[in-house]
Amino acid sequence: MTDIRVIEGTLDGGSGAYCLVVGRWNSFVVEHLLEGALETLRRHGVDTEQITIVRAPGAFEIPLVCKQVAAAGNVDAIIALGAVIRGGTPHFEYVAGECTKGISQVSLEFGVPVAFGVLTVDTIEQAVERSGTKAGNKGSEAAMTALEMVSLLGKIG
Ligand code: INI
Repeated sequence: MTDIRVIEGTLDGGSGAYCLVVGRWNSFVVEHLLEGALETLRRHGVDTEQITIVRAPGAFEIPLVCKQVAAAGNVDAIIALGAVIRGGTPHFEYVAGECTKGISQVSLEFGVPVAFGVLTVDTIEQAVERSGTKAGNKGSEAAMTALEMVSLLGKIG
């Protein structure tokens, strides 16, 4: 076991550049995701000059914005933040589905990690719980994932 080479990322953010793509919908929760993500990046050594925030209209637009950011080639990771809250119609399914699928496509197409910090929840209460109250902060968790992925991809080479 000790002879096996294990490659894994750390959370040292000293060298990376990060872009946060943030949906404007449901800002009462999304701004808390943003705060959590920024605090996590800074706590792990990312300088503010290495962080860019780009505002997208809604979760549906987040993938295209991420794509443009990835194509510009200036960042090591993207952190997508938003909240899709189920209403009484199938609209939720389309917006949440396209956002999730699109983010994954961008990441694979450009080889840039895109951390998924978009809440897809049934109720406002669930959104509040996941944006800094009793179920943690998904923005902060997404930032941790971005830090780890930048480190990991750097080591894989
Ligand atoms: N966008 C969100 O980010 N969250 C939502 O909950 C939401 N709902 O419920 O409709 C939402 N819709 C807007 C969508 O993302 C697009 O901006 C819009 O359809 C224009 O393309």
